[in-house]
Amino acid sequence: MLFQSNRAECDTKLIKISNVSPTITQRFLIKLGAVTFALTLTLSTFSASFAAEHIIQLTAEETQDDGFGNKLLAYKMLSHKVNGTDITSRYSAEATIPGPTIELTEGDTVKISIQNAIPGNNTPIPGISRQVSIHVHGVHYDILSDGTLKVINKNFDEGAGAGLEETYVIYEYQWNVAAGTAGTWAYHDHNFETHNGAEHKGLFGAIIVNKIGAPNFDKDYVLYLGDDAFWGMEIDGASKTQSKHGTNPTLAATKNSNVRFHLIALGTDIHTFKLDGYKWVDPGTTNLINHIAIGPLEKHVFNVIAKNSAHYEDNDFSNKLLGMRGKFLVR
Ligand SMILES: [Cu+2]
Repeated sequence: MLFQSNRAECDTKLIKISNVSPTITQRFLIKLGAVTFALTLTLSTFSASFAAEHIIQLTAEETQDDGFGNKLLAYKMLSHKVNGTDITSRYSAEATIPGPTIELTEGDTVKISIQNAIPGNNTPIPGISRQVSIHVHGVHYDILSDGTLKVINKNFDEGAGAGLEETYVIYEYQWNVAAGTAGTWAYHDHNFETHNGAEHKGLFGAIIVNKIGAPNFDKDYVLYLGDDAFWGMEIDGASKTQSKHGTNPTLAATKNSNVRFHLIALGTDIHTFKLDGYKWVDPGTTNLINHIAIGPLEKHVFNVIAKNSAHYEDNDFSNKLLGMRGKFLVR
């Protein structure tokens, strides 16, 4: 077993510069390059003053048996430090489905590690990966932080536990929350048992990347649209405390507060999300809408002023029959 430090192979190679004297066009490009470089340096110094360094440790655990021998898997936040300040208390002390929502700001950097706390999973079984990993969408990273198996990434089995070829007790990923990555993005396991991972068993969560100086909301609701249920969690804007809500959760808001919904579609279905009696601005447009069609891996983020209690639901016929509906409680 190894403690993985995936940085060793990561040295940037320097390209040798030719000593042939440049042509006029090349000189112009060199000047333009110098100006761009200076501008980039100024801008990056500017954003660096806001940038935070996140050190995060997650585990993946087995949850209770459902009575039929089926066990779900869940991520748990062990530790989250931002520029050295410990903010772990905002997360649930238990492993939860959905997993922790990690809030970041453009310009931040993240070192996030995963440990495999599923019993027996650090012992290899030929031909079966028992690793758990974190594969993230939206932010930037190099191939050693992809969180996939070697058969996909050609480097390592990038997770914790016994993979197909390598076993790691801890695997660490590095994310660059670059300018332009603002949005709400899913992360999920990619390595457990199949090369597509165990998202369907509960190993999924989200990151929220805010723009620098973006307004804070009174509540954030992260709602995952599975094939047969909403999974969700609520984050308090002031304390940043996250509550574990599970399936079709009741979302609570104070009257006239400004709340933000983060919809992320999982699974394979197309859904029609509706929040009864509410309209919101369709992002990127000035259109007011009262429902949104959302398909696999798509997301939709909007905010409303909480006026009246209502229901949120999936308005597609078969999903409705499955009971994809929850309360939005305004008091
Ligand atoms: Cu994915």
